[in-house]
Amino acid sequence: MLLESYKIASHNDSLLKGHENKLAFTRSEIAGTEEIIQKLVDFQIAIPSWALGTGGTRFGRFAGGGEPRSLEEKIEDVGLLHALNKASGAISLHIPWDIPTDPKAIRTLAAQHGLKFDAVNSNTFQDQADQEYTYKFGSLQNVNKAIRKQAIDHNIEVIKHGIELGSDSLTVWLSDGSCFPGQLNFRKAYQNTLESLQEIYAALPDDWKIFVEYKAFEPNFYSMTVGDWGQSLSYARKLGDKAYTLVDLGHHLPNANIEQIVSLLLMEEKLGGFHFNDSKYGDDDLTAGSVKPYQLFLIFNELVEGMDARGMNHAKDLGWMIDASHNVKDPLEDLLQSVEAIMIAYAQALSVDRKALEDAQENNDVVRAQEILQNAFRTDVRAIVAEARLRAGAALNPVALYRELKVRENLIAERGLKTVSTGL
Ligand code: LRH
Ligand code: MN
Repeated sequence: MLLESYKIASHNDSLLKGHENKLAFTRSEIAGTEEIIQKLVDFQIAIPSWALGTGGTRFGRFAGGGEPRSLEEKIEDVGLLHALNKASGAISLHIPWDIPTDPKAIRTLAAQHGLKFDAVNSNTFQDQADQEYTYKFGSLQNVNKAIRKQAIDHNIEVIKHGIELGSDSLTVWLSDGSCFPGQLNFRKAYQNTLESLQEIYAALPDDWKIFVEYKAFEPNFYSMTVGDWGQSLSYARKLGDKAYTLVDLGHHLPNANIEQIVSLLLMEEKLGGFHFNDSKYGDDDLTAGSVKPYQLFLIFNELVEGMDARGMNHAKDLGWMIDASHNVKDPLEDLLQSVEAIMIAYAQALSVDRKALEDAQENNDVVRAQEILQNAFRTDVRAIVAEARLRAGAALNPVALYRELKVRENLIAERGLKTVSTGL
């Protein structure tokens, strides 16, 4: 569904007065508002192609209607999100859920919507109908060399799809592991996985990156062969300069200090990117910032501190991606909310008085340090996030405009109630 700019303009006109008042107040509260707004305009978050339909669990899936039936319709939906917030300028594909049959046409369609292709994702956690060997007991770790080769070949095929689309990175998430003590020789599983990743690494174009995504549990429930940041870092170091770790916020054991993990991986120059979402228990894939917004702020606080310490380009030097699954919300509204929450956390982190914080830390003034951080977290930055959208030609309130335009109703009218989108 194409969104005409005049509809955005009239929406913004109706909200402009209130917005300008809030922005004026926020300017009086935060130093360097102009620099922050420019950084927000440049900051783009990739949308997962597998999260444009209704997700489900083993207990059930309740379709919301109007879901994209093809890669083309997925690109249209991400294009609509990008038109509404001008902060979703990329789509991350998952192969084979989204095989681009005509890459040239797909690239053209994406470009028409102002979209690039972020990391491509391989899938050796499901068996495809035409597959010779099963991944029941793992893929790159598998005791059977032929099965490892099948998985390696798939990843190399995914790289080829990515090259045709102009992507420059591959995300490898392995469901490999074990469900019971004694089932797996950890040493051999690690070695098989490393050797397999080395064959995939060798197939990477010079300017590409490979992201090794770790996960503490599920679908294996005793061990995961890439189970935490340390194991992912271990593989990434052994693979080489093009290999990095990928932090999915939902892939940690309860109470893990993710912001400290992020700080360390940045220092190690092995942090590749993120899968943003939120969770209360496991890999719940909920809306970013919907359960632990302070944690999301603390993660961006470490990102700003660590990236500035290395002179990194905030917008370009890391992979910013969402990975979510929507069981009860409209997928597009949920994604708009996730992008908003990420932008708010980033803006709050940019508004931290770094000099004062460093001074407090150097003087062990714990109370002052906390006051400085919590002041930033408790400062309402929504007006400057909205101002960044306004300057980029997007909507002041994307979710409100999405509803005003009855987008879901139109998609259901166009696509039907029962359409199912490939993905989770
Ligand atoms: C695994 C994961 C991974 C994707 C999948 C869709 O939990 O986070 O990033 O491949 O979700
Ligand atoms: Mn993920």
